[in-house]
Amino acid sequence: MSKRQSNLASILLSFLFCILSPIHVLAQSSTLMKLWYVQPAKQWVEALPIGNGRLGAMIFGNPCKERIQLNEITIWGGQPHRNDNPGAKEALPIVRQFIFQGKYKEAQDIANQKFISHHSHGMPYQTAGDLHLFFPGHENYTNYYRELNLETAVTTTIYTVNGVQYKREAFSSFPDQVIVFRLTASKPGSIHFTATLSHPAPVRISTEGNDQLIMSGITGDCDSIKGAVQFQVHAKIVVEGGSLSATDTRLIVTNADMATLYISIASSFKNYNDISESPEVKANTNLQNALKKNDEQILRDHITDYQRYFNRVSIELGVTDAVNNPTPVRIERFAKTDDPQLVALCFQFGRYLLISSSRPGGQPATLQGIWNDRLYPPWDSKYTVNINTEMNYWLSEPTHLSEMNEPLIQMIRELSETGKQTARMMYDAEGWVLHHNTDLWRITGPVDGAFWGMWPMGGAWLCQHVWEKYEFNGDGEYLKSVYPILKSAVEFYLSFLIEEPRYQWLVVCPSVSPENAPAIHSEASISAGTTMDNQLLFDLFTKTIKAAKILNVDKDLIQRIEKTLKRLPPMQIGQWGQLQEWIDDWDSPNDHHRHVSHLYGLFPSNQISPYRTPELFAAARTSLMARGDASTGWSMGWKINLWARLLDGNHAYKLIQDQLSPAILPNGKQKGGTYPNLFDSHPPFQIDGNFGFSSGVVEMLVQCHDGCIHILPALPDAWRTGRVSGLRARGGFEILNLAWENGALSELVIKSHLGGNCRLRVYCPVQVKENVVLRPIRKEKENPNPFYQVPKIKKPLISKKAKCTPGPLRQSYLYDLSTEPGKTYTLIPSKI
Ligand code: FUC
Repeated sequence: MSKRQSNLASILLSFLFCILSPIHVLAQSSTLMKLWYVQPAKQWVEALPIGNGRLGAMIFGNPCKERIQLNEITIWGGQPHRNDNPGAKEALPIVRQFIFQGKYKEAQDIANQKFISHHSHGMPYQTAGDLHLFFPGHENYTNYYRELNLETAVTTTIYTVNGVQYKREAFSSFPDQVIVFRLTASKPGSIHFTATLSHPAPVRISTEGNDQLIMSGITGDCDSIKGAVQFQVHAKIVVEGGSLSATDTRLIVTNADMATLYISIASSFKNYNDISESPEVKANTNLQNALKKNDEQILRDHITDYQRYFNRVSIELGVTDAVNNPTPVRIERFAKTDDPQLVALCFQFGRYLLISSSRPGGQPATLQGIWNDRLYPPWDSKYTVNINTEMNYWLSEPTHLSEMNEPLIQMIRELSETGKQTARMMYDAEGWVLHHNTDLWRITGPVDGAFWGMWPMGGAWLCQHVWEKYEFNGDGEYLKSVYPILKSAVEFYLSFLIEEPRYQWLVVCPSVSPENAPAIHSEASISAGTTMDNQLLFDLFTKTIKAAKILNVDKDLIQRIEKTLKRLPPMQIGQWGQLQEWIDDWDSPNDHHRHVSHLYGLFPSNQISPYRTPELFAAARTSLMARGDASTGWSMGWKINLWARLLDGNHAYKLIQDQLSPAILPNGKQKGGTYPNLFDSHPPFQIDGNFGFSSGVVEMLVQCHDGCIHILPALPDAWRTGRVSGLRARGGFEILNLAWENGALSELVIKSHLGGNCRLRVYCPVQVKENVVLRPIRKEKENPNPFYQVPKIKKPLISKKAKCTPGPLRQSYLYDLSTEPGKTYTLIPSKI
């Protein structure tokens, strides 16, 4: 089909659409995987995000004044720099002494002076500005509709003015590295508009010929660091019919049949240490390459590329009449209506956002993915690694988007280099260390203030992702390439740990239980040997030992780690039966802090299990009950995962209801919840909640951390019948189909990519269709599959006052299936 023919076809379709209105027919008939609206976006959190991992845009869909807010992932304030406070080395023994004497405030005061950076608290991720399109006479429009189609990653806006139907489509192409914005109309010659660029900081805007806008700028200063990243935005218009003209800063399109804008953005960023790239050459090269193709071809290649990832997983949780409402109405009504499809949509929206904000070769998703309209966004929209960055990637492996965590792994690789200087300079220690924040420049020193920043555990947590990628994919070459990162992180802690004088345990000191302080000294969070630190070290140590054994290296190191492991503090159950957050029994049942760091051992880690550690399982439940449900967006996202791990599907679903409640209240105030464009609200917008949500839905349907693949571990009553396909489990298993009816498993199809024993936990007896042996396992015992080895946890210390009664567990059935690589196995409930 030629461009003109396809244009005519789309006009015909649009005409049919006009006749067939009401609008919801379009929304429902084609696909359920859409966010749709009957009004333009008034505010940023109503606009629709598109992205290719590097280039992002928010599309407002306003008929008379279109706003396309732009981003490019390497446009950050500042320039390459370090932020280590050299005073730490000398102050370390004093701070430790104060902490061990219980003088927490004094210790924290010194840490503020001698440990926290006075130079840089990390640089901000900055907007690339806006493209504005002005359409004279389009103030009075009818039949308005806009959508984001998650199946194609294209936004569409449709409306009518004076009997002419106008259509705008936008997408961000990964193969062609441009954003495309296409305008068509039902009547030839009806497209007239003016285009210009703007930016909140001083920039230079010019035109080139009569069809191209160019904006050049330099990023902003922050703390004591001068902004030095140069960037350019190139926007080129191609028209069919009509004419194009230009002023100094504007392009004018008159009487066109169709117009397409190609937006290319680039910066001088080469890597965290080098900003010598030419933004002009890069932006221009990408633009010229894209222009060699026609826009239909770019669109087709975009959809093929995107669907390669998106189509790997599909989900059905049931469809009700609620889907006939625009997206914001569904959010408003979610708690009171039966709308399981909204959960399916949000689950897939999380996958959409990850594919659109984190691509191999690029940067990891920030606190806002790649979507930010400010120069100085909340928390700089950087990488907060005491929960947020990790949460961004929880969904990547189980929802079959392993490629998308490559930017995270690459960032960890780089941090393992920059963090060596911090370890040496601040602590005179081996290995690498990272505190609670980092940015494009891979800073690793502590920031913000000791209350928040005095946490040398960022590396330990990120290393779990390095290992997890191996656990899901089983790629030995990959493990070999990342092993030095794990080893060097271990080396840091082996030289940094210190003996706690009362118990003689080896502890991290100074540290914090992220951002929380016990009620008894609420002004100081600084501490030693917090529960989360111990859990993180347990994981880092045991996983590094496993990696070294698989690679058959470092026998001496393994021995050293094993010795140290024995001396880590055990988990402790405190006086009200809770899992202790700190080394002392300081927890208050009235503490509703958003961080639930000590529950890291329950999720994402697998140290706490209903089958292996029933007392700790009960204690974790007591702690989570006390912490409460409603909180910031990401906290609720974490709690969905936690309640799923507690095998309580209805409580997990309650958190889903809390998270899918409107973030903007009728009085204009904001709370944790969901914005009209489905962005998660801390408040403000923070993308971790979206990603945590998708991960939570997986944890409700399939878990694979506790020695087996656990099928439907936390199915809520609200999802009676459903189906999911394409999820991945550790050890290279792929769940090709998991279907359930009336709350019970009806079919399970598993593909084995690596072979090995597949142990299943199900809630009804099953049989396998293929001619293979399915062995029932009568007693909980070790799974011979190395990817399913479970951690051996130290016995917890339990307070005499604690009542710790693990509840009864629902009866489950365990089976072993010996699988071959490449083969598929179908299980159904057995007839007996
Ligand atoms: C952590 C959280 C905050 C926020 C910030 C970006 O510091 O405690 O709630 O999410 O990261």
